[in-house]
Amino acid sequence: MRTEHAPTIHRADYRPLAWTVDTVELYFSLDAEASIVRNTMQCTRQGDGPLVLLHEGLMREDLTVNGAPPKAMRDEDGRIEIDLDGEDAVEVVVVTRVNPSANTELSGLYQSAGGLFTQCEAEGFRRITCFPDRPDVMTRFTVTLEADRRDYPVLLSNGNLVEQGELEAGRHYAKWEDPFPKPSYLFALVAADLVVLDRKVTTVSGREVLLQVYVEAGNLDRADHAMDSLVNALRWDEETFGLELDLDRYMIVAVGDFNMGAMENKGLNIFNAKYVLAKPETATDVDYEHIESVVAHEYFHNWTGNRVTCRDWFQLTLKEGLTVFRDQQFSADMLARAGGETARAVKRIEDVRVLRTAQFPEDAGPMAHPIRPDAYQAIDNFYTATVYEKGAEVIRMLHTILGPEGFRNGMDLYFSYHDGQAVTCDDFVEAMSEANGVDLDQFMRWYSQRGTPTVHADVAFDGEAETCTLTLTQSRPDKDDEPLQIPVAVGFINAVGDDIPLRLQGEAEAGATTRVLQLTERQQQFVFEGLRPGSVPSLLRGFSAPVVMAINESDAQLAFRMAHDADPFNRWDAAQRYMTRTLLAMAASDAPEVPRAFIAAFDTVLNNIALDPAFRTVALTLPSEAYLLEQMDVADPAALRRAMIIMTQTLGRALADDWLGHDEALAVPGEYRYHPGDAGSRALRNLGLRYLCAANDHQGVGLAELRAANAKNMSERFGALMALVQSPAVEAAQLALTAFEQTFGGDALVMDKWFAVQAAAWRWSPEQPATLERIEALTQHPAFSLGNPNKIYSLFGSFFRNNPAEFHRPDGAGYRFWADRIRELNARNPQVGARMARMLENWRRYTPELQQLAREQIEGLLKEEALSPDVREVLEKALG
Ligand code: 0A1
Ligand code: ZN
Repeated sequence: MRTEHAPTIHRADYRPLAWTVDTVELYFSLDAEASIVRNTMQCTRQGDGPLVLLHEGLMREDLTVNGAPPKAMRDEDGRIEIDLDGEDAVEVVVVTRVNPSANTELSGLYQSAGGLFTQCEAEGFRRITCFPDRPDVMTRFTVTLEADRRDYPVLLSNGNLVEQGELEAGRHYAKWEDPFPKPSYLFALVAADLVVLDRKVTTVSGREVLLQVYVEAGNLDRADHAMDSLVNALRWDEETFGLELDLDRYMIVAVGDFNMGAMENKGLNIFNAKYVLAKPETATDVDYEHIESVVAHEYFHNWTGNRVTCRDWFQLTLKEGLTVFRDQQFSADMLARAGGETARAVKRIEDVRVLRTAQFPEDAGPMAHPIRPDAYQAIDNFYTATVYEKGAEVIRMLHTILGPEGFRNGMDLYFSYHDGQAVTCDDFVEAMSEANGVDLDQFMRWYSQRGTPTVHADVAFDGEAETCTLTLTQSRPDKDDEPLQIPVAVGFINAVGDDIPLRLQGEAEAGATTRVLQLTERQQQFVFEGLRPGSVPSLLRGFSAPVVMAINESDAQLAFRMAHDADPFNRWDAAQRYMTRTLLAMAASDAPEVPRAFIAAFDTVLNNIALDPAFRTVALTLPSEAYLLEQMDVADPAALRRAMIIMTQTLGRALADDWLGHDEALAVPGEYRYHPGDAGSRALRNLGLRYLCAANDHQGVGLAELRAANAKNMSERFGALMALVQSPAVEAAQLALTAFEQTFGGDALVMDKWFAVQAAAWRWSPEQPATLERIEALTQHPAFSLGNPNKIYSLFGSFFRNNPAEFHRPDGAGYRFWADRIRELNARNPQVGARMARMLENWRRYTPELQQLAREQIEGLLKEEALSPDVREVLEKALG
């Protein structure tokens, strides 16, 4: 493990390398303990300076230049520099030995369930061989894999299979050639015992291509949805962006141990099994949805990331923000195709909920950074909600400003200029600007600002003139004097709840009911004509920019918009605002109670059967505690939890008959199918069970018990289990958990859910065991393993993130538990360790007592000698 203090790397220091690698031939003699890698590189000079090769934790057996040991070579801190004065082209051969079975970091070449897999983004290739392991070095790869046939019958790498055959002593080989030059982070290999689902499709230009999904034996019945998603993604990219699959063969491989979600290696995507495997008995509707979007995300990277890649890692959002935007649009289109426009709106709401829960706190904390950071210590720490999700919002604003056609023209120009290149975010925005003849210089500020901007809105009516002046004022948490370009979508609603056609001052007649205003100055006024006092503004419709919209609204106005706003996003947002306000007031009160008017507003939405069940579900789901804590002046998890418990119990009790009625009415008949309509009904029933069980309603608990035991699909079964575990019905919950464990004990992915639901459990009464004690016991469970990232995320991540009241315990036991886990993970898997370390980064937001306890643990950890750069960076920034 790297234990040295990592230097800070600055974006401004980027320099092209003096040497590049035109072709590389890799020969792998694979073995779980001792794999030998022979790497032959044809290098050419493109500037002054030495040839640079990067490496990490490698046993080097040989290194030659043109067949001889290099004459002048330095090797320090994982960087080899070879002076080659007078040479313009050389052949470099490096032979290394690696031990995949000892690779607990899961970066480079590692073992999982007896198979061998690679993960090279961002800097894993240097853990396999010495190489200028940077994304701006584009190379043509030829790869030969040699391994024992019995243990590793399947041998895969990027591109096309050009040769395969038998060797002596039970070994065999396969040779792969990737016709496209690529950066080393997109290299991949797989050697494992797998089965495959094949499908052939014809691309838009009439080429037949082979699509494959590789899984472990016994899982073939769970691969269809991933395959269908892949075909849909391929078609969508052809239709929407005119982008065609460029390879003859495209492979997806599922692996049980993986640090992240999935990886877009050229032609050989490697996936966390969680985002591939699904059948109705084991996967929920949400799992199906995630699989569809992750499969699409990796597929879309083939153009946005692989064909055009990043010049350096500071440009990460160039590929990630754009690709997240593309996968969001794809999923929205798929959902709308099956479930209509409401399904599209619900998807938008879910995406914004993720942004507010994960990205807003990040942007307000010690790790806050622009979507294009200026500096980092460990690049692995910058695969963040800001780079991905806020990055996608920035792309979405471009799409809003330029319109779908303008955006498409910009994409076409981007590819025509930069196909096959490693480029920057400026190159992308310049293509958008040039294709549309629009100046986007001010827009570029989004790439360098950090913190969530606020837009204050003030609305003034002039009754006589029938005008309304909307004053928008923006403020940035960083540089307040540099205003951003912020598209603000605006509507107004009349007294009976209808949208009003809008006429801006100077326009001859009223037009659309939603107008996108461009806020480019610190303060701007927009005058609407023909608007009567009392018209209700609906601002930032569709969440047209990643900002906080601040406006004074009464409870009555929020309830009105909850019932009438024609923009589904804002209708949901009105409910969120009303819930947030109510919960925060309850948390601050000595005798918290849910106001009657609030229950009435909630009731109106619940019983409006004209509204889609999926929409009612999101509208009636309380904001996450992480988001609510962020809204408190001093984050007090215990006070918030008390308010959450009273709120859920009250809504369960007061509306019990309604919930039960909807439960009956919305039962989905027939076989399970993944369909937004069915999923919406199931989701509303599950939400009903949550409220009913929270209130310990007899009938509700009975229904949940029945469903947890007998439901035919996991969506209903798990929804019921969650409702029981998240309730005061302690015994019923325990029985259901035990039964669930007996049925699914051997299924790793289903057990992840079983761990997660327990880690997130609230404490409803003193009789219930403290969640932390439960988690400690679960670490000893045979299905738990510290080496499997999914288990870490399910048990620990879910506890730290989703259970603030139990994690931030006043006795500090949660923090001690956290610190011990960071110690273990730091040694075993620093990437995952750093992600867990981040769960306490906002410690300064909490009460003084909690701050003191958190500080002790963070300082204690920083005294550890062997801290990885990943974990150290997070802790040092947290302490600030
Ligand atoms: N590029 C992948 C995510 C990814 C990033 C880093 C990894 O290892 C450190 C693995 C995967 C994506 O966006 O899907
Ligand atoms: Zn990605």
